[in-house]
Amino acid sequence: MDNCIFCKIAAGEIPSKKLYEDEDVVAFHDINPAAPVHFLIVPRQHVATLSDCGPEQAALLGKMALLAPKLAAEQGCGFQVDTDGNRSGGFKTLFNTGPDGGQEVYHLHMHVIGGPHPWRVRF
Ligand code: DGP
Repeated sequence: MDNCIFCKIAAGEIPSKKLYEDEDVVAFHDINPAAPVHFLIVPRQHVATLSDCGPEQAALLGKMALLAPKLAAEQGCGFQVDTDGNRSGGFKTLFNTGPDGGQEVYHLHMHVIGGPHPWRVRF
């Protein structure tokens, strides 16, 4: 879509610090991180918001959700349970939707936010 910054990043027309890409999605570090780890998972297909998604986006949304823990682990904030059942690490996933949801860029994206606490809570 013309004039969409995330379409341009996905197409490589605007630089970004990419950590993953395939035929359906790209993931890149947020330009204004809210925590030590903060990246975005973005579909190549232009869909404005989560509210614009329908059944045809179900597989894409599933792919984005399954990618989050894998990439979070690669970025050092994966969720772990040790042999005694102690939990550590972990991350937050977030879709901002619409003005009241704090959405600034109208191309669907999942925030993945983590790193050792304390970190600034912006959401
Ligand atoms: P949201 O409020 O959910 O629409 O958040 C959009 C996020 O996108 C915000 O945290 C900042 C990030 N962002 C905006 N423009 C750029 C850009 O040009 N490059 C990168 N890497 N991130 C961007």
